[in-house]
Amino acid sequence: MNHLKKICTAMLGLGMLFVAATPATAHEERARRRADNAPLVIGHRGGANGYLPEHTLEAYALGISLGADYIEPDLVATKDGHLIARHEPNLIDTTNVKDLPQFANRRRTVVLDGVPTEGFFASDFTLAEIKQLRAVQSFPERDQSFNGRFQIPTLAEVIDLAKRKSREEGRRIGIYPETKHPTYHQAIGLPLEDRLLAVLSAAGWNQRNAPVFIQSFETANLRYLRSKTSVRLIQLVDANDVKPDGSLDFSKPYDKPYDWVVSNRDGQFKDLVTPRGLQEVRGYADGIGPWKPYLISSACKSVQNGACADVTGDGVVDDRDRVLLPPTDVIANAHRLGLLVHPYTFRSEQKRLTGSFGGNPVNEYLAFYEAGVDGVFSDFADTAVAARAMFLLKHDPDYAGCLVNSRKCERNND
Ligand SMILES: [Ca+2]
Ligand SMILES: [Ca+2]
Repeated sequence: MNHLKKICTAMLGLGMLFVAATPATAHEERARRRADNAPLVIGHRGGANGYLPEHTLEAYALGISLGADYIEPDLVATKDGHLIARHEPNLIDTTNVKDLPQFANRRRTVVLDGVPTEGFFASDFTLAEIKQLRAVQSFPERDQSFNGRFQIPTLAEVIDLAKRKSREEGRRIGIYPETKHPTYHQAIGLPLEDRLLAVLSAAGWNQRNAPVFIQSFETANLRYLRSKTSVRLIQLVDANDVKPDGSLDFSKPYDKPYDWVVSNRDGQFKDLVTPRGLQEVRGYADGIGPWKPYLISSACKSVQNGACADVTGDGVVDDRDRVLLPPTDVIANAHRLGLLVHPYTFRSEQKRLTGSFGGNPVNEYLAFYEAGVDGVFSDFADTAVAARAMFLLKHDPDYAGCLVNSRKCERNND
């Protein structure tokens, strides 16, 4: 795991001893600058949640040590108004809350963005109570052996970790917080936005050049944030599913931003990535975070009864039974307007890799890097980083020299 990074770090140590004797050549300097402009590796739910339970300091720290440039805390609010890192307000799938008798009476059903949802909700717990919970791996096919060991961190704790690791690693590590269900949090009297800005301000990270991106699937709260902060903002763009022909399905509730539902605005998520939609997004955000198939989709190799056929013959229908389609024009259209493009989510499991990638997740990263994305949300930061090094080696002969001659060849997010 992550041999390249270890080798680079070892070389960096050696290189520093001889730095006066072997100054960087112009080629190496140029290669290092290109590396700084290479696609960002954003540690999705920490960047190591392929290995450890998501949104824990341990998963963030591992994601950083695997090479993530940014770590992603998804944010929900506690009863006493603290922002904690969880993928959903409902804690049932990502913590051991259902096993703790002291909280048995907190189980209830909440209507979340129009969908009745049963479980245990962060807004019914104080931070002190949240600290009694322990995280669990939410993907059943991933390693469950770390369940029940790690605490739920606050946003402030995640920022402290990013700063400390930046010093230790000698590179600037950023955070990429997502405001989860902003309309819901407003409705329950715990709006996220000003709380988030207050924590960023306290950390000295509430300005344009801070290593911070704020993301949201809703639009109204991003507009509000734009009026209050110069921190970079990213509009997430979702959909429900990919149809057999590669076009996107917009079944509810993944049809549109929930603030559009509340304000009775017509349209679907896909309207945000048309040339006109991108113009609108440019009015309040710095980029888009689209689901991957908006950029490069896939179609069934063979269709049977309106769905993909099991062409691999393994008894299941999954992404291995699909073939990659050519890139859409979304990246080019976004770049024409100066918008960044950070697609999600890159995962290494075989069943999640389109047949065209031959079972190697590196090939998926390479396809998206080649298509021109500015960053990727990855559950396996080590693979994203290794693929990025291969991408640079392929396109930049000087990058090999940078790797071999002990220069720092990683991104530095200044
Ligand atoms: Ca997220
Ligand atoms: Ca199959």
